[in-house]
Amino acid sequence: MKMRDIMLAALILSLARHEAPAATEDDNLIKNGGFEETREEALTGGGHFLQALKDGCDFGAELFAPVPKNFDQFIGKPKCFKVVKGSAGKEVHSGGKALLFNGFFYIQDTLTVKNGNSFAVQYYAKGDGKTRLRFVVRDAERRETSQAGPPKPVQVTSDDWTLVNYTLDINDEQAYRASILLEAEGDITMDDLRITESEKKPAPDAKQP
Ligand SMILES: [Ca+2]
Repeated sequence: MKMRDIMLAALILSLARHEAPAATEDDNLIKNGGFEETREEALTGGGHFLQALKDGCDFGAELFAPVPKNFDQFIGKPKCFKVVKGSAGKEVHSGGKALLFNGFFYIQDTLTVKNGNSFAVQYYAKGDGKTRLRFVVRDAERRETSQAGPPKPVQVTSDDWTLVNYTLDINDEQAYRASILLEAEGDITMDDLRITESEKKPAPDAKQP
């Protein structure tokens, strides 16, 4: 290859690199993090969904309630669980929907994890209460072996959208899959959940320069 060709190839590569966006939605390991896609749950006939709510949200005379398409199951009896619709930057952070809840639930998305992995967790929240996202880490036999996440829920005190973000580390030799548990104490509205894998950290026993 001639020097001129090499220079040209390098230039094309560098241009291609500059055109690529720094981060894309595709980095997000969660599919429906904006809660825009929903499915219907029946509110009549002793349906399990309404039974699962402790006090019950006010669904009015509705026969069905929308829930996020990737909603999996409640843990315990949540006080509220409701898809809210509204304007971006006001009732919802972006798009046309967000999730108002007070309690604990799993989403269907699960992640493949290994000991030493790090994940960046990010979402927007507002309301009056505390919120947290944890990984429930399981081994290859699906047994829970550990949990990863902040030791305490994050306080949200404002009706303005607050960015909650932190790094979540997997410190578990048995780690194989992680379930994602969302938590709210108080009525919290959540939107734009993103989980991305962070760059690998050096092993703890790596020699320092
Ligand atoms: Ca949204």
